Amino acid sequence: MLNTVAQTEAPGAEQELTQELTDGFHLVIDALKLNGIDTIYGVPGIPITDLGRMAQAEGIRVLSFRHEQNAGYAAAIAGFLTKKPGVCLTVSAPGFLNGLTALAHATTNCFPMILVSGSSEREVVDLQQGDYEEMDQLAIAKPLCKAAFRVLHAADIGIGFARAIRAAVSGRPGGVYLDLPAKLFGQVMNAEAGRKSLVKVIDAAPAQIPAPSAVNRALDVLKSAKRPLIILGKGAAYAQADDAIRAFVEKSGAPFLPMSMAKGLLPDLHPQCAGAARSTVLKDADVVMLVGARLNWLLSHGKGKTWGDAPKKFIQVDIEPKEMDSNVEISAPLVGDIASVVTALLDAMGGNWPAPPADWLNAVKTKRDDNVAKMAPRLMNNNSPMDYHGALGVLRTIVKERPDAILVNEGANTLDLARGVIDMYQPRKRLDVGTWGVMGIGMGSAIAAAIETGKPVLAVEGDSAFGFSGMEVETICRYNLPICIVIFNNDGIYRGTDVNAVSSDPAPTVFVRGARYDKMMEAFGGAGVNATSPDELKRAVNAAMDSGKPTLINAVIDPAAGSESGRIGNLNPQSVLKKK
Ligand SMILES: Cc1ncc(C[n+]2csc(CCOP(=O)(O)OP(=O)(O)O)c2C)c(N)n1
Ligand SMILES: [Mg+2]
Repeated sequence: MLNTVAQTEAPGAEQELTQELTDGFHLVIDALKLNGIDTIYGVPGIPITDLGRMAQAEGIRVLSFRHEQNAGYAAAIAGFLTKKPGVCLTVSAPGFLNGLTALAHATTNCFPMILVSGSSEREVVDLQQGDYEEMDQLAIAKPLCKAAFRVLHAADIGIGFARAIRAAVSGRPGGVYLDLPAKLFGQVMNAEAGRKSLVKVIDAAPAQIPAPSAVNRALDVLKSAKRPLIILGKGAAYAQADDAIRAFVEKSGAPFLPMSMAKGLLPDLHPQCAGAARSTVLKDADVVMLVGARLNWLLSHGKGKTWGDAPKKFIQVDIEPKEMDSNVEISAPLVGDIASVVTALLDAMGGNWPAPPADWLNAVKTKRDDNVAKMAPRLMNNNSPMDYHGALGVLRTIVKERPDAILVNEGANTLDLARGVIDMYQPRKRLDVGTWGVMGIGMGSAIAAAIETGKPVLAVEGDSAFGFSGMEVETICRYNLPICIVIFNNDGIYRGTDVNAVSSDPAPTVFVRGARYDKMMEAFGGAGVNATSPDELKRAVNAAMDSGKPTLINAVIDPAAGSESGRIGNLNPQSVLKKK
């Protein structure tokens, strides 16, 4: 928006000049719009309240949350889903700090995100004179993100956003911090000069083509395999090179294992999917090709018991050269963006790529079929109170019937068991706790998924996990989003059965028995259902998904059903003294 004011030139000048003006508020909005950023997730307050109002008035979608951390998680997952930086807007110090966990999470998970925070007066902050919400935010953000910038002059807003956008999405994506001091917003400048100062970022994430020699080296290693395995990570899902990846995996003939958020890139029921034979393929493969997956703790660092004794060779596709050899030697590093690398691999494979040895494919298939058959009867039980398998069996069928719905998932048992049981059929439909296993991504992810894709969302939440972002049910009702939340309510963290032997305080892992989370949703006008059996759960979820109405289903799970830390109990340190 432009204003016209009469401005008197130098003292004594007779002539009044009329010029169009713009200011910091409008330049921020114009910079976002120019770069196709049409949604902001945040919490209002000094100094960014008017920025939110003005952005909304200019056609940007402004989603106002109850806590910045949830807005930040929404922005992070919006980045993953769209390949554009998700923007989170916060106030200074406490709002900034609340958003910072999500910024660090985005960086760790390689999701493009920009945390834009208002900040207090530099002159006062730097002299530590006790300004309103005083904090040196730039210095604090720096170690937690990929890049951090501060803009002091309205004329630099265009450059500031261009740098932030480029840093967030180019190379390995990540979180970026952009500090906008309060004074900046009101700064006025000539509108035409302001327009010219804006930057439209051209080719924000340039293709990074792999060296042909690296492509051939990788194919030589893959061809030499007797027991090849391809592991698809969430980097492969992020790349949106779905057809090329599928063509490559199918041409290779190798079994593939999807990491959690890569599930559905190829359907979990694809004949080459080795998801149900995970321990066998990790142990027995002789050549492992990682595509957008890192050899971090989630893959046991590529060594040790999980990976068996037989020698292995690794091929790794990643955009970040420093990822290579992070944990074990990489025989064939393939540095480049996944779309370019996979396309180059397909070209170089030619028309008659040999199938992997049949005994390997049969061994994987037998193991997979055995495990699926073992699991099947457990998923069909109709116990009340429910156990995890009975409840998940129902959700598994619902997702099969509604493959374009987005599944959000967090918890411990609720996460680990849902990941194994619920098959995914399409890319980027499973959103979860990511690399850190962070509780609290639930409602932010569900909201962003609904907003960015327009698809229905099913959020499967442990009762503890849900609590981290539960107040956002109001946000869900306020924007009337098609989100169905199912809370696996087992009265606590991992289980609801712990007892405190020495006082009347509850044990640290247990919650109020028989809590009714469904009432929370009703408080804000959404639908609440209490489901005590798989049949009830099925009816309630189907009704919610059909209606598109915000719904929360309190699924009553046997408090004794879970195990400590779900599938990763082995990571708990043990006290020898405890057992004395
Ligand atoms: C931010 C954060 N705080 C704490 C934890 C530790 N933690 C891991 S799982 C979990 C909750 C598990 O309980 P619930 O969500 O109810 O799932 P359940 O195992 O009971 O199904 C917690 C608190 C974490 N991962 N992230
Ligand atoms: Mg629980």
